[in-house]
Amino acid sequence: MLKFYFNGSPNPTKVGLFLEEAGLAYEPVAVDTRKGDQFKPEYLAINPNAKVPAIDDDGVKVFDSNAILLYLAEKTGKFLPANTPANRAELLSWLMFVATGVGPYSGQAVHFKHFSPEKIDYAHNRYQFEAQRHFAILNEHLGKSRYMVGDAYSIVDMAVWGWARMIPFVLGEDGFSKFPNVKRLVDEISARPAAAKAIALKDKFKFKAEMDDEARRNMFKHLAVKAA
Ligand SMILES: N[C@@H](CCC(=O)N[C@@H](CS)C(=O)NCC(=O)O)C(=O)O
Repeated sequence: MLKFYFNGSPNPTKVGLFLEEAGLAYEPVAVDTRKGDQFKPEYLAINPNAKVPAIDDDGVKVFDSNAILLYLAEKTGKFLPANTPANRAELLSWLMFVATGVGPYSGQAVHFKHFSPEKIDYAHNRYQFEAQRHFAILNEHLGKSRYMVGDAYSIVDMAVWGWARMIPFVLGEDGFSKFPNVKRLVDEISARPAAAKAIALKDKFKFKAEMDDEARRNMFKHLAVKAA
């Protein structure tokens, strides 16, 4: 059976959404990144990047959330727009935009807003600016299109939902106010039963809640290294 390596953070949750939407049978495997599970040799054999999510689909190992979405969509034929060159181009463009822009900039925005041991105004401002710039591009696009690729709910919407539902944490409580079209998509997806199941999955396991020295040692390895 497909094994889904996850925790409750944005990138795994979008994969959980796909698994629930597609009705695929899967075994969830908790990876407690605050305790350092991601560095266990057996997990590194599945994801050498030591991050979640990853899947092991009867021996086929896939890591990186957007790669997993594309793999599962292509394998099942589900949640892909009609197979035309134009749709394929849009799907890949937006999926990579989320993978290389929305996700990393939101992640760094969260780091410098909530977790950096020093408050560095320059870094905070840069990542808030870039996260907002990316959400503004999504917002503009979703002002013209019901879903990310035309009229079909697809893996790109799932990829967007993963981080966009966290906008109040990434940008602040009023973060959605500038992005009403993104909020429309988030609200629509969050109301789906599959989304509720994907979000609730973490509650079936006991993950370390404290962001203490152990968690910082495991998640912010740079604290102990002079890299430059
Ligand atoms: N590009 C990767 C990023 C994965 C990633 O950064 N995952 C975070 C959770 S959202 C993680 O594993 N954090 C734990 C850590 O950094 O140690 C993806 O999209 O899957």
